[in-house]
Amino acid sequence: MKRSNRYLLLALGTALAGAVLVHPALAATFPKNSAGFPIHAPKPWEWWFQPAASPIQKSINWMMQFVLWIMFGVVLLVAGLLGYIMVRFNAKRNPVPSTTTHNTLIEVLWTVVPALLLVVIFVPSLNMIYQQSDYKNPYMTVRVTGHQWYWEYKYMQAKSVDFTSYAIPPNQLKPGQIKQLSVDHPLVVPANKKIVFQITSGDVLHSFFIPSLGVQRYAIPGQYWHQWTKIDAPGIYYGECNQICGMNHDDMPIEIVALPMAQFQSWLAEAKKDAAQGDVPPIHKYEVMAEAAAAKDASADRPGIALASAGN
Ligand SMILES: [Cu+2]
Repeated sequence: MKRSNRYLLLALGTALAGAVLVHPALAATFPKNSAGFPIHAPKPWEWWFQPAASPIQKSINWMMQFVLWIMFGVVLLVAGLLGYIMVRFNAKRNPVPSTTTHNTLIEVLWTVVPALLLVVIFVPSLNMIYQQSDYKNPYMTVRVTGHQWYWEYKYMQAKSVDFTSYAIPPNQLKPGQIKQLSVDHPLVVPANKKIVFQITSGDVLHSFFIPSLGVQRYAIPGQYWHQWTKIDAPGIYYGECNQICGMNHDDMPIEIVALPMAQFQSWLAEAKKDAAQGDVPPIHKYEVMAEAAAAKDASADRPGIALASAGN
């Protein structure tokens, strides 16, 4: 091999290894909110999926990389063959072209190998479809209704708890809140429990999309589409409507607060009381509760975060 070729290969290898090493999913650290919960928000210049926080998103991530490596092999083989043919069989080096029109062995190979590759991709794909549609026996069901331009969350096991969730206007953001992602009333759910979203729409097509949880379903008027998730750990998770739904489509982010079970239950009790009086649960009540608990722990130093300036 020529020396220049060796250097080229070395550079390519280093770039590839570097890309894998700085892979965001491998080095996932999250800023924490005042209650000490990690904030799973997107970051500027993020080029990979957000780190997975549910079994389905883990499967999606695995599947994506599995197919990516197969593609990598196919592209490498085809590019290599093309390069070889261009160099070895150009008009100068090969003035008398071959007149071969058939080669049974090669033809069988280039039919069978791609077919086998498709089978190798098909089997885990089918598995994933079954995994995603297994929404039996949830701990709880939340009816999610898309409206122009806000979300509505109704707790099917506590039907009085039914509130709307609007994006916070940019000029009213408080420290720690994220532009176009923070909302006035986040959806509050327990961590580590199977939750089914029953997704519908009150007007036009919307889509309920939370990338780190592997949740994405159309919200269609007159239909209920289901999707389940089980959030790995307490934290704040973000998504947005990702079906163009009109003028203020960008004003319907999704904020999900996953709480430890005990805290979720006390939140739900409060929310039921508020609902009985015709109120929605107070803004970020979960932080108030968690802050009270943290105040007892005087040694805890948990500064609030300012994601608006996030380069972190
Ligand atoms: Cu929408």
